[in-house]
Amino acid sequence: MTTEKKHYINCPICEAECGIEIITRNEEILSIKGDKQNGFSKGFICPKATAIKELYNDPDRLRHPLRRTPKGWEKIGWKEAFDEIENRLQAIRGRYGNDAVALFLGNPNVHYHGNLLYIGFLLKALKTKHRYSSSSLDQLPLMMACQQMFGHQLLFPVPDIDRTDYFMIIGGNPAISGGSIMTAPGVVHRIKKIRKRNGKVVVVDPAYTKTASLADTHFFIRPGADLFFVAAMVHTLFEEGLARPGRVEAYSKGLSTIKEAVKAFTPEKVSSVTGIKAEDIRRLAREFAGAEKAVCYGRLGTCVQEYGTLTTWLIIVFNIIAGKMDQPGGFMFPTPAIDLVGFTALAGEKGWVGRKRTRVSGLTDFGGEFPASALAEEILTEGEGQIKALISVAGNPVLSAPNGRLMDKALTQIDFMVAVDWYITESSRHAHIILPPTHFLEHSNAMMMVNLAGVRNVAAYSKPVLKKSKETRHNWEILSELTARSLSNPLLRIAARLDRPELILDFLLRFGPHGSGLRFWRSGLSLNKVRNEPHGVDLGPLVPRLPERLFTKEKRIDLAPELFVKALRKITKNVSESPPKESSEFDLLLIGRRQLMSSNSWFHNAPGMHGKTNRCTLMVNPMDAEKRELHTGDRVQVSSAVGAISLEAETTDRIMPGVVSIPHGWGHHRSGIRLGVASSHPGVSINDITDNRRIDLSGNAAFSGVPVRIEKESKGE
Ligand SMILES: Nc1nc2c(c(=O)[nH]1)N[C@H]1C(S)=C(S)[C@@H](COP(=O)(O)OP(=O)(O)OC[C@H]3O[C@@H](n4cnc5c(=O)[nH]c(N)nc54)[C@H](O)[C@@H]3O)O[C@H]1N2
Ligand SMILES: Nc1nc2c(c(=O)[nH]1)N[C@H]1C(S)=C(S)[C@@H](COP(=O)(O)OP(=O)(O)OC[C@H]3O[C@@H](n4cnc5c(=O)[nH]c(N)nc54)[C@H](O)[C@@H]3O)O[C@H]1N2
Ligand code: SF4
Ligand SMILES: [Mo]
Repeated sequence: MTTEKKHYINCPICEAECGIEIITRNEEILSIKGDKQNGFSKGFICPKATAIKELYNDPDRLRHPLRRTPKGWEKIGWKEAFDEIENRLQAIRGRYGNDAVALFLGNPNVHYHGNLLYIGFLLKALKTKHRYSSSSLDQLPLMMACQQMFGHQLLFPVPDIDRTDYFMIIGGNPAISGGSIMTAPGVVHRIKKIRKRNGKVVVVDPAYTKTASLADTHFFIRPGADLFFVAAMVHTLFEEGLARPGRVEAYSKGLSTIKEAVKAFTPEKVSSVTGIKAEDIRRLAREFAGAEKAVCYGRLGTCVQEYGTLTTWLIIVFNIIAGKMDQPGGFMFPTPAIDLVGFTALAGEKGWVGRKRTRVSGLTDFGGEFPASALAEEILTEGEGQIKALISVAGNPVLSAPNGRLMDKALTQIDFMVAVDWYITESSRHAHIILPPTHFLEHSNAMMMVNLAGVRNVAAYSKPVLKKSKETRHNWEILSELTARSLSNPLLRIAARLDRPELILDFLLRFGPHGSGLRFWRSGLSLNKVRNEPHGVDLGPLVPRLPERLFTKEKRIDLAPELFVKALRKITKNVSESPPKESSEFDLLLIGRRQLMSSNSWFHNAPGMHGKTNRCTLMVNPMDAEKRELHTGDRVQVSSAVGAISLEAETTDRIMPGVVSIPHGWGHHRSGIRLGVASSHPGVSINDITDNRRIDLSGNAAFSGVPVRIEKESKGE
């Protein structure tokens, strides 16, 4: 008999984690829709959700381990794969030490509870100082700012967009990205509602984005100049007597230091470097301070630039000083069902700055991780301490890290590489062994990391939608086996194999802020309780959490961490009214852009995600195009200090004059990958010309504002 089954899960592709309804019959997916009964996402989904079926059925998706041989990829069993990994890693660790093995963790790790719960064990077992992740390609500046100001690297303030009347977005495009460090499914509707209730939305971005089109006002800003812009707004608050932190002042310190530190940043002085008029900067600061409920939020664009950490810090300061912190409608802290902030604090993992340095460039770690920008050189540079082996879990650093060609070269030369991935990608093609996990429809899913950034407190858990076949393994089963194989103590090996993420989840839910604890008979969250609510458990709107939520020693917010103030002082010298000089060699600034139908590098193998037009284009303003006699469709060569790529131009006034943009995650032309659909829409990788030497104070990659030059290619070139 064939029966149709309805399943409800939270889509784990991006941070919105929308509720979706999947109908199956005999392990076949019939339909994927938005779950209208989900109180948080209310039926909203984006087109990527419907591509889940294509990815599930994708013939290129790996279902068994592979070994690379001179004759090509060979299918092997799990035991054989793990035996070989154990032998090779043991030999390398024995000969060169534990630090010869590096670990790279990619973005999808944060979307799966199994990975989040088990990766820590592998890190401990490997005992290597060489830990890298996509955090240093993304939100590391925010983590550093939160650690320095609030005492915990994961204590993120989140815009309370459902109640705000004034939303200023700097360097974020939630209408396309779904929202980041702001879990707000259906964010477009949420933004529209701000304007419907007579609120105001302001977007500051070198591109006129989809989000900008929803806003009341959009300002172009010169890439990388946000620090000057935000500092000038803070300056204005002080100058005009608008600095009124309110309740939060009682548990803050450093107000007078901040006032002093931003003194030189007058709106008049920063106007030329930012491209925003002084009167507009003053007006924005006044409007912001004057709105009863307002929040200023910076995202990827304010992180992936040379002053990422300082900008992120001053954005938080701006909110605090204007009295918008920890207030409904302002910048607030969630009370997550699974409190990773609290639990990691108990384990002493609140984050720290610079306990060790990389061998080649002397870059410091943050919270035990080195910048991903340093990984390639640590592999390539010979000598004591060289990385000889790499385990990459759910990452594609050849396309995602700056100077991807250098990363490509490094992975070609590495002695041994293991990739935990579904696909033979630009990165995993270099692995000696690929271990493919089950698809997320085949395992349970719990909302976990994204709860730290929810605009509402919610909890959700779902059982697997489809049965996995016996010979496949879940992410966490792979991680626990890798952990066991890295340990020498036989008892610890047995313990490592106890892969019961549900037990840990139940514990975390019970002993979290909404949990039932051991009172099995009382109300409060437990795994069972959450499991029985297929559309998610609503735990209410965000509530004020300060000062209790602070993790600093004195339970005070440090508005002026010494590290940041010192770094800002150095920049103060560069504040001048004269316009910035572009170099004569590289006269444009390159930025990136996200696209609705992509998810970093890993959605291009779904046929439904490709339209008729090429999406991997260089956006260039008509003024800059005209100077070079460029037209849409012409091929251009884009060169930076690192290299050159060639792609199609798209002239548009949606990009600021002097700026060009290329989406990331493309470049599927490399030989040896097995991504049939993606290879026929290859595009080029922006990261072939971004520079691994451009990093910010935290070690984060500065993808934005790379100086480039463009030249029209003659036909036939
Ligand atoms: N120039 C430029 N570069 C950027 C960015 C930018 O804006 N501009 N953005 C940066 C940002 S924000 C990020 S987060 C990084 C992302 O950097 P990465 O994490 O390195 O890249 P992804 O493309 O997300 O790669 C994810 C990989 O995980 C695999 N995968 C998917 N699901 C699973 C699973 O369940 N298990 C396992 N084991 N693997 C899985 C996919 O097949 C894919 O190969 O890129 C960064 N790079
Ligand atoms: N569809 C889709 N959704 C995604 C992803 C995806 O690849 N595709 N990736 C996911 C990931 S890993 C992340 S981290 C999030 C990111 O989420 P967002 O931060 O919302 O996404 P981006 O579109 O990268 O937004 C960055 C914006 O900053 C602007 N920008 C660039 N440089 C500067 C600058 O110097 N100053 C200012 N003010 N702005 C600048 C860009 O023009 C862009 O509009 O999206 C997630 N969601
Ligand atoms: S917005 Fe993100 S979470 Fe929602 S359906 Fe699209 S990919 Fe999934
Ligand atoms: Mo990201």
